[in-house]
Amino acid sequence: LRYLTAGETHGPQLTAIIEGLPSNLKLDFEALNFELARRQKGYGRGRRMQIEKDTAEIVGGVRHGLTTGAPVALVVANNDWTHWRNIMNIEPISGTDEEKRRVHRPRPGHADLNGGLKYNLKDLRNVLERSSARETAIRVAVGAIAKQLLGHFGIKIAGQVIRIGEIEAPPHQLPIDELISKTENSSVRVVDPKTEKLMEAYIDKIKEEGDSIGGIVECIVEGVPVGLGSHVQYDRKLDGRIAQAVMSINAFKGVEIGIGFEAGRLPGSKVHDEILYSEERGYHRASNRLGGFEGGMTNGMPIVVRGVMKPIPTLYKPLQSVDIDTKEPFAAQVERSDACAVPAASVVLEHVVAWEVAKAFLEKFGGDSLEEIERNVKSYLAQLESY
Ligand code: EPS
Repeated sequence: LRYLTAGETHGPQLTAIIEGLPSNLKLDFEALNFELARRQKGYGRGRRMQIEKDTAEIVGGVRHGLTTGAPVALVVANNDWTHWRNIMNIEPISGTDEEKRRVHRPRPGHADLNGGLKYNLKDLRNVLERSSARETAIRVAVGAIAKQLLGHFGIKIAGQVIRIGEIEAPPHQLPIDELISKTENSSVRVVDPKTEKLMEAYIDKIKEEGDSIGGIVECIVEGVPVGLGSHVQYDRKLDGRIAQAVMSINAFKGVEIGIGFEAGRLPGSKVHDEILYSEERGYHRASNRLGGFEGGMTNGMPIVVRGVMKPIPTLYKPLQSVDIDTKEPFAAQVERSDACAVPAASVVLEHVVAWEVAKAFLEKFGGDSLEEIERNVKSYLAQLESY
């Protein structure tokens, strides 16, 4: 299972091709678009989200609602493109730098300067258009299909916001369905209404100060069988692959599995999860501090992944930078930005994790049709039961 994406934030569309999906998977188009709408929400988003109303169009690999086994091609259109038709024209255009909206002032914290130097581009727009977090829209569309595949096998995925700046959500032990419905009704994707209000007020304050704020998001995957991923090779360790995927989300600076960095502070007796056995549940763990992984393999406990997102570097408050034409310093001023995109990042996290789990799932149970995968899963579960 693999995919690639293409497209710029102010170009006509974002595109993805997914290769390796089995045939006969029934796709729920409404559920797919619901995921895209979830990513657009969240307290602290900027004006761009009022322009876009993301929906995914499937332009290959699906017929009469079912996958055919051929590559699935997806398109998410950018409504904002109508304002950028000339600036983003594929054909050469004449006009001043201003008319072309040429960018020669790199924004600190963005890909602008590194990308300009690396690709030898004197118009930094050619970097920022692709490095924009707009690309997460198509990654969510891709992950939504992975989520539907996993859902068919009873695997559920939830996301929640753990922290926005100085405000932390209190811990809870809610069942996954309740977690999904409570966070869905929250403007900042937390379960506790008091925390929601505190976070909203905090984001307001940050916005007023012309600043931006990051946070921590968490994803939980329940119903995963034992043995996805493998201990035998570095690039088959599923926790490692999830970590890479999380770090590839725009603005993410760290990732933890289970208690994560806490494991460096606690003695072994307080870190490891004791093994239990019962007729009803088979082998399981007394706790889940290791977040569903031992030896790079799933252990049957829920997967728990956290990621930290830095504040968006596009600030109303000026940051110091250097003009690439004049080499003179200037203070970067900005017109439009999201003060906080942490709730949206929680939705993105769910989808990139879903993708990695689905990929490992197909590696383990791979078949060309959904029915073949079902047979493989069934026979493996019987093996586990009789072990
Ligand atoms: C982004 C900048 C903003 C965000 C954008 C990500 O866009 P614009 O430059 O058009 O104001 O709104 O996010 C999205 C468009 C999206 O769909 O999430 C950036 O620089 O990363």
